[in-house]
Amino acid sequence: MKLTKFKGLVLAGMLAATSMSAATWKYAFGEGVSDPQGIYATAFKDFVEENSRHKIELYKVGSLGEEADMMEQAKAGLLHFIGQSTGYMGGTIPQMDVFTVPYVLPTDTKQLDYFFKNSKVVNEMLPKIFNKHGLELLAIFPEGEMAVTTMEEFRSPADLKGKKMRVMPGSPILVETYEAFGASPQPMTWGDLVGALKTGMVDGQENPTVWIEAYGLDELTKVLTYTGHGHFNASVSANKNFFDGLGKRDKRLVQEAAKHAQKVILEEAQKLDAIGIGRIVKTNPNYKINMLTEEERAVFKKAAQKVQDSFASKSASNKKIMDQIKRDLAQAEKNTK
Ligand code: 6CS
Repeated sequence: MKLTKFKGLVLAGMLAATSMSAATWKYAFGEGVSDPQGIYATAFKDFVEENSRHKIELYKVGSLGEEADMMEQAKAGLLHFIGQSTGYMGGTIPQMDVFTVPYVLPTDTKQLDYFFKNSKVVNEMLPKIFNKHGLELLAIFPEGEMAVTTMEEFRSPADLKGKKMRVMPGSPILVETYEAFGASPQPMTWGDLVGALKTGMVDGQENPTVWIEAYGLDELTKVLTYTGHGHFNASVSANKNFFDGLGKRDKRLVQEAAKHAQKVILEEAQKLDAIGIGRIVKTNPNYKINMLTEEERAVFKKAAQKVQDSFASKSASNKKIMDQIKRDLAQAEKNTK
């Protein structure tokens, strides 16, 4: 046998052994263990640990710094996996802001389920964009319809005039959205929000009901309003160098674990809104819950058009993503009737 061929075989054997030997992978996410991102992360971890000798260490929100720190760590390869709300990502990966543009995503969970499973944007376009940022996209999933909680009722952008509304930091589109809705957007991290609501630094915020209930945001505000303008989503990705360096078997393990966890969370997502609002009604019966009418929503939708146009005008890539997401969503609507 020629020496080079022998060396090649030894190297291949070493790589296979590396990929088969037990490793410990670090996975940080932007929520608690019992929240949607924690449910996904736990399902992912269980799958990996049941089907290999690898271990996954989970780091919940706050344990490794703020969301921006986690993203830096994931890009630098200090973290192997990161789960993050899409609303935090627009500053780093501008195309991810497509999920925060108002009145693009439907409120119907069946349509969303179909969309996340079959969307070309999610499954073909964004993975390539993530690669350019040193990340391997594994999943995007919904956590519930955005509900707006405020100190006072509102029915129109005029009612929101001057109201300081907290938005997740890092997303230009979230700022533009609340400006278009007449308010004064205040980007701040989750860690600062509760204090800001308590001290009156902000007059309101938006989040899915499951989160509002879990963290008592209904106790800190007076009204919850369904405007129908958005859906809260989260993403999961791996550090690309780490992923690319995995052996074939481990790559498949990671992809299968992601598929399994996505199935778990999509089933859960169908129930999350009902769970969230059900608990709020039960534990806080005097809390006011408003659903804007179609006429009232029409005014917000009109204001939102400017934000949609702004997103699409930021780059040719944004425009392609916006055009395709509309096609993906039309398909989802047609196929879930
Ligand atoms: O409002 C936020 O910042 C947080 N909301 C949710 C639903 N998940 C994590 C995120 O940090």
